[in-house]
Amino acid sequence: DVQSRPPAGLAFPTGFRWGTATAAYQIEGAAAEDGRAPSIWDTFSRVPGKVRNGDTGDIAADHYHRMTEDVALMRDLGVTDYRFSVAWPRVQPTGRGPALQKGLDFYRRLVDELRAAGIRPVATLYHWDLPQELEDGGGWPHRETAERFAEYASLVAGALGDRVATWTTLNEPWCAAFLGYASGVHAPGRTDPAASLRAAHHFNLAHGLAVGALRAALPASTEVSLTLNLHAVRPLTGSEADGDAARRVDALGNRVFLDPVFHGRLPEDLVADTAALTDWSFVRDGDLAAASAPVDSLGINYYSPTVVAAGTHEGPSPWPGAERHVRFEPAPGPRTAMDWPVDADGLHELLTRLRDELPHVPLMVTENGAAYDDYADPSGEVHDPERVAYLRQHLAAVHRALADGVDVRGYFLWSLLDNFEWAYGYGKRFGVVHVDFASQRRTPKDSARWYGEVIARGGLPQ
Ligand code: GBH
Repeated sequence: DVQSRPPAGLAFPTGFRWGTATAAYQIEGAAAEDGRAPSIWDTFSRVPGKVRNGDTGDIAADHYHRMTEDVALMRDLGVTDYRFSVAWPRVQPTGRGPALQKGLDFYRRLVDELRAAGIRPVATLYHWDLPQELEDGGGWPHRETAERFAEYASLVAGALGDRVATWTTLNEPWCAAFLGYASGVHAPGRTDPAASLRAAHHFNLAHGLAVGALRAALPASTEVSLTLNLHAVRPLTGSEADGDAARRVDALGNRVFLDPVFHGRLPEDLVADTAALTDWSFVRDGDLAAASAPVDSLGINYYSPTVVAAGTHEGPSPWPGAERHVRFEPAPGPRTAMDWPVDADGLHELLTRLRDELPHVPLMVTENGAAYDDYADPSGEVHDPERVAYLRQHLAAVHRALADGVDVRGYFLWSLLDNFEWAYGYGKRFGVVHVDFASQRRTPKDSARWYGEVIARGGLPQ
């Protein structure tokens, strides 16, 4: 707790990158404008029962038309960096062929506006919006999708390359592979555990091929990265059985990406644990070498820890092969509006683990934040005290990691704006800026003012 810290407060290193993050489908809207074709989320959100309240990203926060206003909000906040994603179906509507100039123009205007405001653009190439046509051809379980992704990466890099400080290939391939193809709670909504493992491999391959494409198109100084939602896994007890459950979840949640990308290998225990589902023969010679093309940093997204014990859980599960071995336990303590536990120690655990495992890889927290209901007082000010507390605790955990010698270069708050929260629709609000989705009026919340002060003083107050 920061209250017990020395009076000077917690200073962050000079040059620390203070950012906010968003994703294209969650904020842009303008789903059918300027030639954009449907992505798997346009399709999925129209399947009855998949997204709460039947919400879609058709309009979202209308960022496509309000981009300059949103950049001005960030300039007022004082962020040094902004992490956004490029919508593949806006730039290459069918996932193949030449780029659509109007789509590229939008992102070019965005990065120019950011740079004019003194904000570094951090671009993610894939935040879950696969062109529907590629899904119709087999989607991520199909190898060709990885090759298409690398082509798309080179189109975008060729157009924007020198204007963007950091390129991130994928956001959270765990969610895209296992929520998309195994549990089916995310687009495209398939429930095929074997296919989800193929998808995971093709994400690793797509990432590595895209790193090559980006390096070929970009100035040598450009940072190339990847964002994973790593799981801070904790066994419920010290028993051997609970330890084995934690090992399985670590393999399926973390090492399934970390090992191919950073070590050029598949985790042997993962291959053994999933033998009833697949023989992994879709991994071809050379794939792991391609997947492990060196990156300049690793982004991690962290929200809450994962507590596991030996047991069983019901499918369709995003943990293929673990259904008869692992039980998920609610972590103790307070919860956010998502019902996710609040536990900043999990972030410190992850950061120190990565320091030990990947000592030469600089880290960035590319997402952290919380959904809470906020309330407006009669003067119109929007208050969100729980979010301020959550952010304070998690920034203190990042500071603790820095003090422990972890090379953390930046922190990106999720999210700048209230937005389309995937399967939860507009019912869950992660923004530090409130969005009235009827009028599209933006109102910075208390948390925005608080974050602005943290940035201005370069750390947490005492
Ligand atoms: C991120 O995903 C996304 O990148 C972003 O688009 C999204 O809006 C944001 O976070 C908020 O959801 O059931 O308690 O064990 C987060 C992925 C994966 C985080 C599942 C929470 C389970 C928490 N999530 N995880 S719990």
